Amino acid sequence: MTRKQENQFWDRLRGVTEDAGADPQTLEIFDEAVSRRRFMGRMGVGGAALTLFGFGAGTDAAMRGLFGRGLIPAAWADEANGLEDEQAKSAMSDAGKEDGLIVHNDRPLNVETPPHLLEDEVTPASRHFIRNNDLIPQQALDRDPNGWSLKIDGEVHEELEIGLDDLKSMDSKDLVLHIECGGNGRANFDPQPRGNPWDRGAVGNAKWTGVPLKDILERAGVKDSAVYTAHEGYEPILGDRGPFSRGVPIDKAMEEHTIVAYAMNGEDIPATHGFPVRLVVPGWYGSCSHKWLNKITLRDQEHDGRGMTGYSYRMPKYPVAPGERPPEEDMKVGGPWLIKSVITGPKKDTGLERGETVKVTGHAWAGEDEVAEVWISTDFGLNWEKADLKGDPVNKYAWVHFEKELSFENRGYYEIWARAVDDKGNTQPIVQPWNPRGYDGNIVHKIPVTVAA
Ligand SMILES: Nc1nc2c(c(=O)[nH]1)N[C@H]1C(S)=C(S)[C@@H](COP(=O)(O)O)O[C@H]1N2
Ligand SMILES: [Mo]
Repeated sequence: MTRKQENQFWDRLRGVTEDAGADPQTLEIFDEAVSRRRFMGRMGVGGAALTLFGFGAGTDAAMRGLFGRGLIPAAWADEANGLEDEQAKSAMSDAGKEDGLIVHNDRPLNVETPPHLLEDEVTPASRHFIRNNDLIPQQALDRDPNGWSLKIDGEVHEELEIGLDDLKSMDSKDLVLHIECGGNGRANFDPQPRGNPWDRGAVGNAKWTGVPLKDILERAGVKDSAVYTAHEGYEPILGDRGPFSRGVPIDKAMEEHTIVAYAMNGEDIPATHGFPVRLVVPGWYGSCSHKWLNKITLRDQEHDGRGMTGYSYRMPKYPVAPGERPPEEDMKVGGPWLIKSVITGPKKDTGLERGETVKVTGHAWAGEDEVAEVWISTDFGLNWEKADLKGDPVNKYAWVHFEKELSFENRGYYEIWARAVDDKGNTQPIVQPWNPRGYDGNIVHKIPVTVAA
């Protein structure tokens, strides 16, 4: 590991620690320990997790004290027997999570799917990424729906409270919808912004069953003054801060694919994905798809919950230089996703024979727009060939699947690149434009392969 990578590692760790709600004193101790470690020189993070801070034996206890609330960074957790947090462990088994997922952090639990495990057309719960800002409610882990209800208030004619049976008796829809974290792709930013270093796999395309939010809001009667939603859930908060709470403009809330979901792939929603009920707001940052949902307030102004103020899930109003932090008033709420694609096969670093046929497979999606084309390059973008799209998406906001057969005549190192184009002509960049927190990451996906002599 180079000095630069190591510095990035510490910056990321600090971001994750701060995101997990560490108090200022903990952060101060962290900063001191890191500067001391930087001063002591490099040891390489790989073999050094147990002596991370140069404290030697007993560091485990010291670290656990340091991260008072039990935050365990991934590099640490990996070396100290994998997932340690009991809640994270039970959440992973409750959702039937497969081996091979990438755990960034276990408290809060943040788990990414590597591209080759995104191969399914409809993502099973066992492979769907997890993004939690706080803890998972115990009631969800107990799969206990008793006492759950959804309240609707604010700019409505009549406040509503809907129980689970009532919700399930309303007309429902089955929709295949992608949910993608606003920070998916952050690992491809340089310099590396703070936060989870999602590479490609903070995205999933499950089948959700639920009631259009529109039908529920219309039951309450939407006042003309309603311009924005505010979402609340019932999870315990990490640290000393307000609840995580996003909202969306009223038009997006009333769009027919925005649903209040009570089933994922035909079964109860797993604890970590929002049991018993979550919002699914497809095509927008995943933060809008509120889990453990129990209240929606209609507001007469843009909502200002944690998760949409300051730099959090916000984008600069104009392009900024890499590393530049524009003033807060120059930031605006992020939301609709850009055009993207992922290559699910072959797996990176696959070895091929000369002349061997290899099938490139993957998916594309386009936020509010439609996927029009997917192009493949094997020579670093000099030439592009069209991939075959396997029909239209099953419904709007579902993935479009592509494939393309390739073979390589000559030996050597290649990268298979995929670049989707939407119906407005937007495409994916080759170089990742930068923003302070690493949102909207959508550079072309690049899979290295080698062809033997
Ligand atoms: N209540 C609540 N809802 C939440 C979150 C959260 O921390 N708390 N995280 C959001 C974010 S940032 C994302 S990307 C998606 C992730 O959904 P998943 O964990 O089911 O994949 O949930 C969203 N809903
Ligand atoms: Mo997210």
